[in-house]
Amino acid sequence: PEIVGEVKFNHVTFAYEDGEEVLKNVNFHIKAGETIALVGHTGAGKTTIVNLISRFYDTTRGQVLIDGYDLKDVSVESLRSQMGIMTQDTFMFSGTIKENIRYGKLDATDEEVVKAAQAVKAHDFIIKLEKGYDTDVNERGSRLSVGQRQLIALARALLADPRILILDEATSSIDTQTEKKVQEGLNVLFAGRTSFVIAHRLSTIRNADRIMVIDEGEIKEVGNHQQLLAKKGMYHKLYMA
Ligand code: DGT
Ligand code: MG
Repeated sequence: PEIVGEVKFNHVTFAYEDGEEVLKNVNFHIKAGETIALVGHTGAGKTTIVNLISRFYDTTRGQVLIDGYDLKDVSVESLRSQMGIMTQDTFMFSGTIKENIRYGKLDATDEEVVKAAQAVKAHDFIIKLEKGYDTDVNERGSRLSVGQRQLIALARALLADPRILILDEATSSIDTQTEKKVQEGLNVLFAGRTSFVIAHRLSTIRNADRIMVIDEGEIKEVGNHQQLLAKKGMYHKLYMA
């Protein structure tokens, strides 16, 4: 079925193999099109939550529902074809920049590739490279920065146009100028699709419709940046320390 992108966790509990429960009775309801930031300490359970949405794992107890359908009844292929998943490992493949972007939609024309790059503000730096879109991303000497690699990955994700986007944001620090560019690209990418971002950058978190603070497998706080700051709880401690 075509996915709209409403996501619901209904009393979700999860344990890897026979280990202890790493998610404990997680409940939330995300409307189609919302941008959700997941924040929390290392080991809190953020990646585990998105692993259940993408069906890399299935719940131990409780349900994950997409558009009201129990995810266990949706085929993994059908689900993944409408889902964009970006992790540190998937930021870059080998080949040229053009090939890297086109990977999002294999039959894309050159014009579509350039349009996607322009939309996420990657085009300007690409055309300044000696070989432009034909630059080999892994070639010594092409020296793409972390931020530039991320922009290329954003263009690829935009071209794929998924209904649900999952982004496990890189922790690596990038300079403020590039961060601004990446954030602008992310705003374009998130618009009109349900987006889950495991966010480390304050700029991403601030822009989210809702932030979920995860701790020891539970949702401890939910709200936008202003609301959570005003609460002076865990979020306040994490980001105002
Ligand atoms: P991060 O990425 O370091 O900020 O941490 P999170 O919040 O993404 O944590 P997550 O969901 O990867 O891990 C939650 C707990 O589950 C933590 O105690 C480690 C454990 N865990 C994660 N992946 C696996 C796995 O593949 N197998 C087993 N047995 N345990 C895992
Ligand atoms: Mg993680």
